[in-house]
Amino acid sequence: MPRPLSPEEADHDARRSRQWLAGQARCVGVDRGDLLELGSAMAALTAAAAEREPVAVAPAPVGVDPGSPIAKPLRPELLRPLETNAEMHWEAMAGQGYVVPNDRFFVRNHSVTPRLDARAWRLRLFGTGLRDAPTRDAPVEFTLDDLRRLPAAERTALVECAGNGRYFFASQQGHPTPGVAWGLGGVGVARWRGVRLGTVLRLAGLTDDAVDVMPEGLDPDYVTGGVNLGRVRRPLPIAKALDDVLLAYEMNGESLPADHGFPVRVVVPGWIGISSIKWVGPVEVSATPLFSPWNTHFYRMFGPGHPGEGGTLGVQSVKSAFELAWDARLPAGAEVLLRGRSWSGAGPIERVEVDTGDGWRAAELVAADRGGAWQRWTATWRPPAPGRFTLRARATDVTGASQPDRAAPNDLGYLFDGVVHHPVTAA
Ligand SMILES: Nc1nc2c(c(=O)[nH]1)N[C@H]1C(S)=C(S)[C@@H](COP(=O)(O)O)O[C@H]1N2
Ligand SMILES: [Mo]
Repeated sequence: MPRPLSPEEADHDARRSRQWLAGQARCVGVDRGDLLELGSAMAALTAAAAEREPVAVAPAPVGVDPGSPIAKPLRPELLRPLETNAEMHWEAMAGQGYVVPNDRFFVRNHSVTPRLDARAWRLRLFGTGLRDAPTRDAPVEFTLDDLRRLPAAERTALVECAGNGRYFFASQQGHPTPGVAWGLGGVGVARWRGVRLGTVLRLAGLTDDAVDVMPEGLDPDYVTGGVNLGRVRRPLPIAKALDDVLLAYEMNGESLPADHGFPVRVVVPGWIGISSIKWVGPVEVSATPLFSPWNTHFYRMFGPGHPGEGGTLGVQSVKSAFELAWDARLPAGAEVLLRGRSWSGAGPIERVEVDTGDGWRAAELVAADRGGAWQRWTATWRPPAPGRFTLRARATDVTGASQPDRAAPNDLGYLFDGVVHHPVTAA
């Protein structure tokens, strides 16, 4: 299923940042002074290159290790804990199908996974972009059963954290940045089922004046650098909200797991992971532009070569991963079938090359995946002798975007796209 090649995210972001700087918009719950203060705190942390983020405290979810911010078991062969998050081990995808099974799908939590009661849960729409401008305290409500009664829509979509690959800025380029040190496992593809956000917006009384839609999570407030930034939230332009965005209640044929947003999450195909708000509750629909720290302060490109207020962070970059353990052991002298996957936010993957030590050559693409959210590929290799080797893979998408040897740095370590050096040992 080809995705539209649209610069919509970058456009929206650029327009909103101009309006934000011009003071033409509200940043609900946080004022600009707080964010500027947070800015200096963040700059200090960047210099230290080691961020320790205070975690908002929430009551321990029922039946879950109270010390764990994640509800599902973190089986060590599937997932690696990273602060309040967990990244997928790529070897856990070896021999798997197109989608990532729920037990190994990465988790990105700003605080902790909340345990919500589906019967008490409501989707609450409010704001000046709806008929009669319902307020936050008297919103238009939908129960989970209401949503399930609406026409269902299904979509296979990739969700990736904008910080995926951040670790390699430090390990390969000697330029550490604050933030979660993701390897390549902050990405996954799942089959999401739910109702189109557009269907619900129209039922709630969407008007022609609406410009932005901002879903808000029901997890605890995000507190960082001594500032409470409130609930995790990020605005979407109305055009995207009406296009292919889902309110998902199922993931790979199961009801949405707690860690992935039970009972309902937003899925925004093609956009960075933060747009896909989990545990969605309130949804503001506004006739004026909306802002949050997640589109003014975080998820922007800062540093040399970027504007002072931060450059636009558009679609995800091109990446490739081998379905192999880090430092995997392979049989010396025997032919092995290397497997991997490549993906890009700008469009489907067109070409993949691998280098096992003697130059770049074409990998074989899995035909069934052409045009999809990610592309599986294979390449054969006979490790010539016992010893250490470096495997590399690089992909090119339909727009011609490819993976450079070195990713362009930015202060918060987003959008790593460099070729990753994957070490293996032949024995
Ligand atoms: N409410 C809420 N939604 C959220 C987040 C969060 O912490 N709280 N994290 C976001 C980020 S940064 C990412 S990358 C994706 C990750 O989705 P996953 O945990 O299902 O893999 O969820 C997004 N939605
Ligand atoms: Mo993310």
